[in-house]
Parts: sequence; structure tokens; C-alpha cells
Amino acid sequence: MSEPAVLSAAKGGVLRLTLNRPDKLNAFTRAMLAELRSRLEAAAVDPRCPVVVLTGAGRAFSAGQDLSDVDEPGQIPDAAELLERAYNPIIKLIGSMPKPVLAAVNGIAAGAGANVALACDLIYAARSATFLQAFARIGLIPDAGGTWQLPRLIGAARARGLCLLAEPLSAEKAEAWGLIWKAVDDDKLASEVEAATEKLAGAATYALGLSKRALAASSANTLATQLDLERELQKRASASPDGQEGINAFLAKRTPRFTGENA
Ligand code: LHQ
Repeated sequence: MSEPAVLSAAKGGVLRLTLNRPDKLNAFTRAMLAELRSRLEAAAVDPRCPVVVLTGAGRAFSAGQDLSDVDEPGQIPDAAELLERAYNPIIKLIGSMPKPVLAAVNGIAAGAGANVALACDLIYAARSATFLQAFARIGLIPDAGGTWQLPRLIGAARARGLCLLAEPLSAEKAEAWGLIWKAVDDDKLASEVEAATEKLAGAATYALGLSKRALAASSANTLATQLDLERELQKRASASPDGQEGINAFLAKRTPRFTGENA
């Protein structure tokens, strides 16, 4: 039997999804995208899993769409279909699920592979990893949210440089530019990500989901609308068991015991 295209392992509240076509640098086939989408859909509503990690097997995170995954030789992938059915739902799902999704970028992240990583909430990258908006090299435009994320994260000039020149960006520079959270030594990637996921899984996870929602809404909101949203979400957070526990524990000078419950 062939290996699954996406490996899934749950431990201590952390679901780890590993893109698993290492010989092809984890390039996304349609089957792999369908598997990833269904794993993410399940994770989004699974209360046993407050944290998700996405990473790649072997020397790459993902080289983007598998350009050879077509029905007949000589065809090229149907871009509109793939975006509509696979990439766009995956990007929206990562952004909307009420829990942190971490990318552990273990090696090159190219094309839609880079932009799936950029859709995640916290991006850790191995120092040897690179981010490549490869699209211009093959006559395409950045997709999977790249043209939305990049100018917001690093500004218009740098976004244009990456997209038009299609040159690789080192993990260190990605960190310095604010594209990712952290570049770490290759041999520390696993332990850094594990420490972060442990911390998140033990945190007030309901509030983390609300924070994520508020931050995501901000780019389309005026300050006044955002203040209203913060008031509404803070009302929910402070009425939640973890909100009450957090404040009570602070006042009693003890460590809070969070449960992640939302009502
Ligand atoms: C691949 C791929 C790949 C197939 C490496 N496909 N086999 C959405 C909707 C619809 C249409 C199109 O696109 C999209 C979104 C996109 O993502 S388009 C952008 C797709 N990605 C790229 O253009 C990047 C293509 N890959 C590369 O440029 C290189 O592989 C990089 C720079 C990532 C790594 O280079 P190397 O380290 O030199 O590795 P390699 O090129 O030797 O790759 C290793 C193997 O992986 C090789 O297979 P082989 O059987 O010869 O060993 C490659 O053919 C295969 N591979 N990327 N996207």
C-alpha cells in the first residue's frame, strides 16, 4: 500500500499534519490537496485538538502545485478549478478556524507551498529554508493568497520584488522583514515548534481563537468597527470559564488552570 500523501498525528492536543511526498518536494497533487482539506476541516471542529501544525517530510516544506498532476499527458493543471476547489478553501479554512495553525517550514516553500505556509498563524522556519514566489518563472501569478498576504506582511515594494523577480528569500531575511515569526537553527526547529505548541495547547484556547478572529477582521475594518468587534469578543472571552479563571488566578497569585471551554 502506498504512503498517505498527508500524515496525521495527534498528541497532547496538537494535531501534526505532514505533507508527505518527499521525492517530489511535497508538491501538491489533487489527492493530497483533498486529503489536506479534509484533515483541516476535521481539525477546525475537533475540540480535542486546539492546535494544528503543518510541516513537510524530507528536505522541502512544499514546492507548490504538482505541475505534472494531470489526467492526460500534455495537459497542464486546470488553475481555476484547483484554486476554486482546493487552494482557496484551504487558505480560508486556515484563516477562519478558531485555533492557531503553525507552519514548521523545514525546507523550501515554493509557489502555492509558500503561500499555504504564509496563511498559517505562526510561521517557524529552519534557517536553511527559503521562500520562493516561483510563479513568474512559469508564467503565472502568485495565488493561494500570496498577493493578499505579501503586501500586508512586508509592504508593497518587497512584495513586488518577490513576486516579479521570483528570487528565493532566506528564512533569516523573512524573519527580519516580518514575513514569518521565527527563523531557527535547523536542528532546533522541531523543539522550538514543540515548545510553542505545548504552550498554546495549555493556554486559554477559546480566547486564542477569538484573538485570531479579531486580527483577521482588522484589515477590512475601520478603527471604530474594530473597537466594536473587540468589545463583543472581549465580552465573550471574559465571560468564558478561562477568562474567569485567568483573572481569578491572577488576583489569587496562582497559576491559572485553563480548560479551553467556551461557555
Ligand atoms: C516537482 C515540483 C512541482 C512537480 C519539484 N511539480 N514536480 C495553482 C493552480 C494551478 C496551476 C498552477 O499552479 C498553482 C500554484 C502553484 O503552486 S504554481 C507554482 C508551482 N511550483 C513551482 O513552480 C516550483 C517548481 N519547483 C522548482 O522550481 C524546484 O523544484 C525548486 C526550486 C522548488 C527546488 O529545486 P531543487 O532543489 O533543484 O529540486 P528539483 O527541482 O530537483 O526537484 C526534486 C523533484 O521534485 C524533481 O523530481 P525528479 O523526479 O526529477 O527527481 C522535480 O521535478 C520535483 N518537483 N517541484 N511543482
